[in-house]
Amino acid sequence: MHSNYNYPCHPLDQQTLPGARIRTETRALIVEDERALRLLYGQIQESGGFSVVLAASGREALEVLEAEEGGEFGVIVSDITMPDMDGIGLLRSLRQRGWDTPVILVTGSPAVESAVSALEYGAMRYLCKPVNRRELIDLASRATALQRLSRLRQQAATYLGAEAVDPKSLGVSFARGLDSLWIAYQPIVNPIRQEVVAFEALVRTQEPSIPQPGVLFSIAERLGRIQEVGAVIRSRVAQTLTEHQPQTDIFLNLHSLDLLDEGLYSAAAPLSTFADQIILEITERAALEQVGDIAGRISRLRQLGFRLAIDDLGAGYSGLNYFALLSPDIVKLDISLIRNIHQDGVKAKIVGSLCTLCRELGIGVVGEGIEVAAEALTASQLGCDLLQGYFFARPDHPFPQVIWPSL
Ligand code: G
Ligand code: MN
Repeated sequence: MHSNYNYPCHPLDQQTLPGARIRTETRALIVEDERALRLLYGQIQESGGFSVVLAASGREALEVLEAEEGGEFGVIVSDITMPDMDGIGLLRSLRQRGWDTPVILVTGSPAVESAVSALEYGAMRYLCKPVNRRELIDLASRATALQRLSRLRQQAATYLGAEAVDPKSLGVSFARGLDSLWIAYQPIVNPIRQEVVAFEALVRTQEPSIPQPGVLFSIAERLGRIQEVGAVIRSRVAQTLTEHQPQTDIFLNLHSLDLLDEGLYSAAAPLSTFADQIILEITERAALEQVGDIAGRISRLRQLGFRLAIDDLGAGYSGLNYFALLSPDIVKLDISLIRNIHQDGVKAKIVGSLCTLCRELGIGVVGEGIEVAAEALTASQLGCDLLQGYFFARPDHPFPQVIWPSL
């Protein structure tokens, strides 16, 4: 019986995107311990237009894949019952490594248990022997087309600057990101006294699939693991403060979900020891309404000795109640308000008024994202007490120095 599927090996992958490396050949990995069957499946080579690699056990298949770091196979067809790593074991090992190649499992003795495991680890299909050759070819072609589609989607997303991580390997990217996480520090300066008064701690990772910290946070959000990231960042900062004992303040960004983490409020937490040196930044972009009892939480943080800053002021939509709720010690003006401030009269007026208002309220003002001397000069003249940006120093390993420019 022929299946209804008719997915020819489409030349999808000839539509290459800039920078993309795509093979045009379609490869199938056949994993089967019985020689006769291996040869039968091998026939998809001729009639299905595949280039076939054979393996006699799950272990052997894994060796082939490992040698190629996951390999570029369009499909894996694997027997379930085999000595030396069965089909389910192979499937599990693939997924644990973050490899998402479509897998068709074949079995002579179907059982609920193996069918459930197949589902759990995302097998594409569970076939019973004897296998219809035509059906296998159709399925394998369909798997391959889907695999290419998924790769192209990824390449398109990467090209467009969107998230570069395949959803199926989010967990792997996240784990690697967390493992290779490090904290960069960027000076915050008093430009008039030419003093570094603080550093902002900024998270970085060495994981190639996480090119910017924003990607780490969006993966963590999807995996429900934001608070884990926050806890790691805080303990790293505490470790650096213990080792280097800087005499400056430290600005630290909080995610709004960090406010729900009880660990943040514990006097025994590593960072709490340094509370009076730390200014917690809460971005104006965050929707604090989702966080219950925000006033109570802010007061607990103050009791521990932390100060608070509103970050990215000017970039969000928050109203005055944000000020009332947080009663910040410091506000940080968003980069968009600073950019070209020396050439933009409206921005200059807004920033000037903000600085005057903040001064009356006893709130310090940091101008963020200063890139050129003219921005530094204008922001300072308008009343920004403190400045931060590439013009003074880029974020780097603890602790970057400022070579003082003349304004
Ligand atoms: O949202 P928040 O203000 O915490 O973001 C700080 C980010 O801005 C960091 O990732 C930092 O690397 C970046 N940054 C710091 N200084 C400058 C600058 O002068 N120009 C630009 N474009 N980015 C900056
Ligand atoms: Mn910040």
